[in-house]
Amino acid sequence: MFKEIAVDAQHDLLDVDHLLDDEERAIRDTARLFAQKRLAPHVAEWFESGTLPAREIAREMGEAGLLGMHLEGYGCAGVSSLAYGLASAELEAVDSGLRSLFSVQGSLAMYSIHANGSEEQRQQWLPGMAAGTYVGAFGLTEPDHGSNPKGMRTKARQDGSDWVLNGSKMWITNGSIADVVIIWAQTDEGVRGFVVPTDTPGFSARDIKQKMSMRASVTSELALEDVRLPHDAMLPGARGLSGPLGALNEARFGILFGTTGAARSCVETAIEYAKTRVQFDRPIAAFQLTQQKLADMSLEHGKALLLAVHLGRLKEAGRLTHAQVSAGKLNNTRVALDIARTARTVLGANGVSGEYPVMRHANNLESVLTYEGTAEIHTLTIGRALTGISAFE
Ligand code: TGC
Ligand code: FAD
Repeated sequence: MFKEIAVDAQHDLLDVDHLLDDEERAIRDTARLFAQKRLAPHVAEWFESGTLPAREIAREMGEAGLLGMHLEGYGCAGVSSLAYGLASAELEAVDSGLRSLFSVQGSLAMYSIHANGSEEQRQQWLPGMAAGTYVGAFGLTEPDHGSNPKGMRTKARQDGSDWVLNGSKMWITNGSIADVVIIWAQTDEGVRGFVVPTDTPGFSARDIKQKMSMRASVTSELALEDVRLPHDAMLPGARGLSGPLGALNEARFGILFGTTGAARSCVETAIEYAKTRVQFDRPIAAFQLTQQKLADMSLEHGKALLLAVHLGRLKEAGRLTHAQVSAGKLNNTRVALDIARTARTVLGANGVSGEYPVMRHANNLESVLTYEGTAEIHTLTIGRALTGISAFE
């Protein structure tokens, strides 16, 4: 039997809840109910088997109003950035892979079409993506270009009025189950984005196996061989790297909230376990060394959540900078990973068991530390903002 947290439990040492308004709490609670009732009971099995009924879950996320929830119109809920962040945390409290499904759909694929697509592209794709009947993916990373997408080799060339795409993409979440992928490619006028239906001849996807992390998530390698698209497949509003990086900014914002969910799940699990596990005739929670771990984890989780709420308020005020998003993603992912590792020690040998969520969170958070910009890239982005000197050039 898998040990899951009660739906109404939420660890909140610093009473960050007090900083939220009623609507934000209501959206968070709806997302929590969905995550805990629909996803939590199955996630350990999905992780262990390395399979996820992703299309079914996408449809249910759509019905719950979660997909593209921070976007306006086209069937999207249009909630605040902060409410979107809180929902992200609830999904990641279950598993980072499930939050990835939600992030890639809403903040990478849908956002790209919403922000940079033509009206026809928006009408064609967004309502179905919001409903979860269409699944989206985002193809930026390539086998030889991860942190430095500027060097990407995937090419789009014009042939009459058509575009013809050739290249490959690597580590693409939702890749093999997607109906549509936003593919970023070099053109004569720099990097441009293309809306690629996955049934286009020449497009193929193969899942990446042997993942030790994000096992409850589909991750694929994409091949594009003479993929022919009509001229209006290009996203008209995205020119250069600011197109994909703008979408990444949205998704990174979701992650800086999401990781607080994984951290919370680990803190709650460690506290519950420490109160009931008896050694030397006392619950291990009675030992000062255990209490220190619980206090440190709880405090770090609270500080990460405060940072997330603060950045959410800055975003709503239109003041949030890229460097601040980097600071939040860097800090909160690092904190969540530290918490997961400490929580694992509190659980002793049970800490490595899939019956408890902590090792699963720790393994997932290793991916979160790397994707959407590695810890090093975000450190250097902050360094660039502080000094005015780019370490990338
Ligand atoms: P740089 O010269 O700095 O910028 C090029 C253009 O982009 C603009 N820009 C940004 N826009 C929005 N948000 C940001 N954070 C931005 N950073 C830069 C910039 O203003 C400029 O615009 P313009 O109009 O002047 O052209 O570019 P650079 O080549 O020096 O690169 C900077 C660097 C290294 C920070 C960037 O390449 C980077 O972030 N690399 C990391 C790549 C990355 O994060 N890949 C993620 C792939 S997707 C993914 O991992 C999904 S995981 C699944 C899930 O989400 O759950
Ligand atoms: P590299 O760029 O090769 O980096 C290797 C190491 O070198 C890292 O530690 C890095 O920080 C360091 N490094 C690189 N450059 C510098 C520098 N200038 N200074 C200091 N250190 C540096 N991508 C997508 O496009 N779409 C997706 O949906 C997607 N989903 C993913 C899902 C999972 C589970 C994973 C693991 C990855 C996913 N990615 C996706 C890819 C992810 O964005 C990349 O892995 C990430 O950007 C890093 O690229 P890389 O793995 O090639 O590492």
